[in-house]
Amino acid sequence: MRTRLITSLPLLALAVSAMGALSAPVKTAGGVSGTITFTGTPPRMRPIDMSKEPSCASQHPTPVMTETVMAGAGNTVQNVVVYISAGDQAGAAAAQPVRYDQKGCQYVPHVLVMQVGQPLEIYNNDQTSHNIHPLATINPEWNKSQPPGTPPIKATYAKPEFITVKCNVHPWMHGYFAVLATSHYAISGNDGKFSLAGLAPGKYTITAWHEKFGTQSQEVTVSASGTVTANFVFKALPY
Ligand SMILES: [Cu+2]
Repeated sequence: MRTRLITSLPLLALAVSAMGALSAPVKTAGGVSGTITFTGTPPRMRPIDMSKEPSCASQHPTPVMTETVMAGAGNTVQNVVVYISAGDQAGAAAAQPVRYDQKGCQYVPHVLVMQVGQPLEIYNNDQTSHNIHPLATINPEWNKSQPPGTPPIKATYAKPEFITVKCNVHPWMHGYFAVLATSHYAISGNDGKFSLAGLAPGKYTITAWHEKFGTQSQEVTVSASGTVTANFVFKALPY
């Protein structure tokens, strides 16, 4: 175990630096970029027991871990939705559907971002039935069964909302829909980095949402070119 850890470290460093290069700010347009970190001790992620669903358990050679807080090196945190919450110009919703997969009795991605009115398509890739149940409180709440091999479930949400998603068959399945009024959003990678590009000059409120750490906002002023830095530091409470 120790040997594996040591030999995988250089690879990890390479992967992290490559991700950083990919998310480098675009020089020709205004934008906001930053890093999401936390202070304190994060909750420990736990292995999920899928033995009640052998068709899913057999897809995972090693136990799947819960994804509530996916911390990276240097207390960075993944799956933070960063978006413009005030100051954005109104625009039409993207026509391109967003895709949510049920695969190996997990939701992929764990957090799915979509715009208000954007088509959502939910796929069952498994050999078992799921019953997806997004626990909306602002938008209408529904749940739908989806046996193996059936077409995708199609839906849209009319109002902005962060919606917890669960499966009524498999209690460990857990995810989120982030329904946003803006087309300017990003989701942090494991290096905690995000980048919002192509912003017109002006003042904006940038909000960062995390399923466990909550929400933070800050004001930024974007110039005609160049990227403003906006870092967010969450506090992990004792669990
Ligand atoms: Cu399920």
